[in-house]
Amino acid sequence: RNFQAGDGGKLLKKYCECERQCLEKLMGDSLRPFVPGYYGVVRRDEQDYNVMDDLLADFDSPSIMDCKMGSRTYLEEELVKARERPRLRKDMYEKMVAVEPGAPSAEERAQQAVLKPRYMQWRETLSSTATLGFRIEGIKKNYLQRLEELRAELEKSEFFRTHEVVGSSLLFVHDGSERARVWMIDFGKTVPLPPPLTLDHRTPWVEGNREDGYLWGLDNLINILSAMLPA
Ligand code: 4IP
Ligand code: MN
Repeated sequence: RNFQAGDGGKLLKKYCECERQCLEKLMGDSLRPFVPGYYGVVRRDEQDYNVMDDLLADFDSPSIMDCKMGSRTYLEEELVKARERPRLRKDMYEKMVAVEPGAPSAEERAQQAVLKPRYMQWRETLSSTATLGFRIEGIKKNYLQRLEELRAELEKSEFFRTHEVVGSSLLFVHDGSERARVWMIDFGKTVPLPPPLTLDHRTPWVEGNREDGYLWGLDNLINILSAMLPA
C-alpha cells in the first residue's frame, strides 16, 4: 500500500527520497501555499513514510480531480537505461494490449513485452499528454482563479525554474460549500537541474534539454477551462 492515514489530518505516503527532497525545499519556496505541508519521515512496520497534510481532511465529502501535468511522463534517464540495460516489461505489455490489442509491434508481440519508454510514450499519445501537455487521471470541475494564481507563482518560483517536473499532478478538491482548492502533488520524479541550467517549462522537449512541458500544459488547461465558463 502506498498510503496510510496519520494522526491529526496527516497522510503517510510510502517513502521516496526524491519526493522528500522536493517537499523539504518547497517548504521554503514561494510555492509553499500550493503544496501539502511536509512533516518529515516516520517508520511503521519496517516501512518509511513521508508525512504530509491530508489535503482532503478539511472537506466534507469532497469531489476531486487529478491532472497529470507535462508533455512527458518519464525521466530522460529511463531512455538511457532502456538503451544501456533494456528491461523487458511483460506487465506493461499486458496493460497495453488490454487497451489496444493492435498497439504492440511484431517484435513486441514475439517477446510479449515492451520497454518502459515505449509504454510511457504510447500512454502519452493515447491521452491528451502528447497533444495538450496534461491528462486527467481523476474526475473534473473548474478552478480557474486558483490555477491562474498558481501559474503566476510558478513563473516566479526559484524551485520551479531549477527543477525538471515529471509525473507530478495537480489535485483539485471541492465540496458543497464555496471551498475549491488546487494543490501540486507527487514529486517522485521532480529532480534538480545542474546549475546554471533552468527550464521555462514551455519549450518543446527534445532529448537532452530536460524540458517537461508543465507550463505549456497549464496554459492549455487554463484556456480550456476559461472557454467552458460564461464570459
Ligand atoms: C504507470 O503506468 C505510471 O506511468 C507510473 O507513473 C509509472 O511509475 C509506472 O512505471 C507505470 O507502470 P499506468 O499509470 O499506465 O499504469 P506515475 O508514478 O507518474 O503515475 P514511475 O515509476 O515512472 O513513477 P513502473 O516502472 O513504476 O511500473
Ligand atoms: Mn511514480
